[in-house]
Amino acid sequence: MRRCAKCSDKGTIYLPEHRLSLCKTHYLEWFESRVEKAIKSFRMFSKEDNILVAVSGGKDSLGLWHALWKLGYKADGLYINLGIGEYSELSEKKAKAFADKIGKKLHVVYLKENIMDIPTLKELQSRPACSVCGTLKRYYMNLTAKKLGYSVIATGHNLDDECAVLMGNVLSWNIDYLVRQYPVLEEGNGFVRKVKPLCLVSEKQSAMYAFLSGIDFVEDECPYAVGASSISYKLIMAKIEEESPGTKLRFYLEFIRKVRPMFALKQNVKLNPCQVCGEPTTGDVCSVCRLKMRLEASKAGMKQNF
Ligand code: Q46
Ligand code: ZN
Ligand code: ZN
Repeated sequence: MRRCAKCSDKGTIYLPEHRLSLCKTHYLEWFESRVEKAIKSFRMFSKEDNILVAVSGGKDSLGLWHALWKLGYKADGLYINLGIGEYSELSEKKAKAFADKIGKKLHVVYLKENIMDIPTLKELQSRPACSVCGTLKRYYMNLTAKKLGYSVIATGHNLDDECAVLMGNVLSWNIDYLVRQYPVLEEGNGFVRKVKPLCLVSEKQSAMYAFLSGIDFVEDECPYAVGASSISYKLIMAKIEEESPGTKLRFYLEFIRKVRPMFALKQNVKLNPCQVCGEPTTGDVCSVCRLKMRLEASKAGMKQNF
């Protein structure tokens, strides 16, 4: 039986990539120190910042909010209700209950009130639910953070999420996306700073943290997540990681350190305020306002090609 490296109690959790065995108390401490390490080494924010954590009700985002709260950061939550039946209802309930438990504010934005729920949008368009959902979530996160005066948006993307995206972008050599793959997206041009403080912890570690912290999170995945290519990339990475612990961390950090700086020279996107809503866009009217216009037009009975 392995013993905790910190207190020599019986170790309950073994982290092969760090060759570290820890008891429950020291695991929770270790996890929070990994989050703090990401915050400090990528200069994400300080104790003075007002942080808005984008929460979905799942283990990663609620775990992140919990860790930031424990570490003494000023962090409130934002839940975007996508209108996906029972899944959205349950996740909103869990996010609210968690906010009450830690005594923090949770802001809620309903897509249905602002534009349209995801299932209806999916019906109306030929695009996959996730692509329109991603655009809308980014849009309302930014808009809400600005409106409410938050200087940073923190999301619960973990190392596995980042590796899956990196793998997808490498497989198609998508340079424009590779350039933007970094745990901090600086503020400016109408964007609030966006950060990923869980980028140094794996999905398993994040699940373990949420579980051991007694967080009541939604275990079910969003019904539209089924079949996403990121899931198969995660499975492939998990297989490699099992055979060679530490590969995921190396793949991600070495990309950040060695490869991304070479692409970063190419970064030159010009942004303007959207002529309708004022949010940043590369064209004259942002994609969300264009979507709203198309929806209005189709409501008015005009035949539109979504
Ligand atoms: S919530 Fe939205 Fe995800 Fe559901 S519809 Fe797809 S993008 S899977 S993180
Ligand atoms: Zn211990
Ligand atoms: Zn707009």
